[in-house]
Amino acid sequence: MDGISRRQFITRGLAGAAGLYVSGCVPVQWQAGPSGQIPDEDGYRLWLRYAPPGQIVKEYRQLVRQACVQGRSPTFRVIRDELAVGLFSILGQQIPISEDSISDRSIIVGTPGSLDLIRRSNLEDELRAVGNEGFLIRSIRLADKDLTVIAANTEIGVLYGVFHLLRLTQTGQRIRSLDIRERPALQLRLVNHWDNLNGTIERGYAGRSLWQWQELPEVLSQRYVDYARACASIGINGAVINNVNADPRILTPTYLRKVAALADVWRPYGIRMYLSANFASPVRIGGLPVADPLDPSVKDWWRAKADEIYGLIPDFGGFLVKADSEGQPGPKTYGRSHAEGANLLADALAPHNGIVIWRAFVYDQDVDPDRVKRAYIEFTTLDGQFRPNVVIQVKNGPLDFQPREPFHPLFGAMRQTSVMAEIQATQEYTGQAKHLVYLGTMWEEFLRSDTYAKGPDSTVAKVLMGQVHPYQLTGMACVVNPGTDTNWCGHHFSQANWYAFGRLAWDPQIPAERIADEWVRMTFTNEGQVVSTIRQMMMDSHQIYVNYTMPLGLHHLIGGDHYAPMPWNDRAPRPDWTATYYHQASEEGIGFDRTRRGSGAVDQYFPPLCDIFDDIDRCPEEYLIWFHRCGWDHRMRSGRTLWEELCARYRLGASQAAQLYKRWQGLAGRLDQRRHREVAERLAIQAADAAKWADQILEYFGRFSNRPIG
Ligand code: GCW
Repeated sequence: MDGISRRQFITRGLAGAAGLYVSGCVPVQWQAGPSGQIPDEDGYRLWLRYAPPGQIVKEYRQLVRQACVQGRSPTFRVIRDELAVGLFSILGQQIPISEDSISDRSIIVGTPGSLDLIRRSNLEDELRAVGNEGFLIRSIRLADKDLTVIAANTEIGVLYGVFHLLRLTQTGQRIRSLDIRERPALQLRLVNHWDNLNGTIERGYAGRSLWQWQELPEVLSQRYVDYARACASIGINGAVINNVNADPRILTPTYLRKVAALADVWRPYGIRMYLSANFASPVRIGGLPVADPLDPSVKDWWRAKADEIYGLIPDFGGFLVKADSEGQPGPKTYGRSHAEGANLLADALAPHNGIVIWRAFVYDQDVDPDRVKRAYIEFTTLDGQFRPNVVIQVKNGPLDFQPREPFHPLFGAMRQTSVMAEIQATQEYTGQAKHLVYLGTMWEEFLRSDTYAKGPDSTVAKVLMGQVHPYQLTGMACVVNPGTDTNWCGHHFSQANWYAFGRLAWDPQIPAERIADEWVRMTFTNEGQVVSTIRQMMMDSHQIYVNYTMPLGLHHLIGGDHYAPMPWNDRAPRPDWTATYYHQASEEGIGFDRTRRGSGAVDQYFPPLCDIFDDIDRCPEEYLIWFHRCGWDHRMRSGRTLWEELCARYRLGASQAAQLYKRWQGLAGRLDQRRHREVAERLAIQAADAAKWADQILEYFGRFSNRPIG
């Protein structure tokens, strides 16, 4: 870590354009060395390497001779830095950035307020349509000059536009006659860090927490800037920096000062600060006897705390709360509802325009015997009781980030309360930082799922965008994976999940394949055949993982650290933390009966989905054992019995994992050696572990099925 003092930081980090200093994208030598070897990379630059994309660079050089960025605010300084470094690196030549002169073949960057030309260029009507964070990129001819205009209503919109143009050039796309209009589909595009104050990360697989609490607020690591650049480059506009299992000390003055220093670094990048709040904070750090949401002294405490926070961080986003879940305190202690708990905080934040993000990840046993039903029951009964500045954050599936789950039935079910989605890039249950599992496809499947909340085509994406029910707040959050590892995410390919989240939060309808394509081009190479090989590996990877771990709707076949197979796991502090609770394998068959004859979870979905899921003949086979308890000889669509199908899927998954390794080996020499080797090492682990998954699961279930293992 490059620790520098606050003063140095301000001179080096923010105003470093003159010296082209933006750590992580200091221009590098892209050409192969004399031996023809591609220079090694360590992955630190993520998708912001700004490598020349090939022949098309010649065309770029013709089109881009200069850039004009007016405005001296911190965000404009960031814009200037990023453009200078990005263009220099991609084009291989210095591009002068002026503040006033507009010459032929310039990139013109600004807002109507910052640049006269933008005021005069008749873009104002169109600008109105892109809102506060959107932008236009337009190739125009004006006064005999060919110009590329990046215009937005706000500086942050301009920054997003600049990153967009840099993405186009990094991925080798034409920029000759651009007519782009973008605006984010969701308001809240937030990363959630499950980072603890002692530097560890819950479910983190890439080193320790990025936040150096012991050095803050005096010392500001350059890594905070590079983190913000990465987030802003994909449109992320907020970060919850501490674990939802929240240490109450984060709200003490000492920590708030540290948090404020981080918020100052991120402000120019449009990243707002949010904190996870412990519901018992008034007791734990405030010295009050209770944290009862209806108690006047508790209300006063939160109000004063909000005032204190906003005194330090004027654009503070709000609180994320995990309450009454997995031992976390909450309003239930005082016989109050989730709505009463959330509203307490919402009222304290409202005068400052802050919001409360209240998690729906609750599963109290007294609500229902089937864990996956509980959140729906608790929250639908409270619909309409939450303040407008509360949004409920719901995991993509009703259990817990399993390799494959049906979408959570709360999507579409809350009519009067804003709902946002929570997805997880950290791969807690999907191979952690050891397996190559691109989650873009899984999230695409989730976002395209039809809830039928208001008839067909009420997809989850539309619910999130507020198009099914008119939500005050829209958004998506992702439990993200960066830590202090040099390459941020442990596995080079885990970076793709952070990237894919940002792109999907910007536009939940971008195809996962396009996102993978962009990412490969920016992260590895623009060489066509290599791109298509890697992209296809990514596109296949999630289904491969499902095949060798939990196919056909199996779930939670793990224990311990959620990595290895543990289908025999039948002892845990609570039954719904075991594996046997879910698979219920016996000599008769396997699966959790969630039909109307069983737990009835199917009826939490709108028709016709509830009927489809309920009907063993119509239920999609990928969810079969999720919803149905099936005999081992149940006939599958393939003509095989369920047992034969399970054997086939596990074997297929294991061989596909071995193939992933081989496919990657075929790229030797066409990527830098270092990253190629590091990925290969992990693919070897993945192949070995996939074989173990298949063997151990089939051996274990074979004890019940009493049929030969195929
Ligand atoms: O999946 C579980 C994780 C916990 C996590 C919890 C949650 C932060 O195993 O580590 O706690 O979900 O989402 O609250």
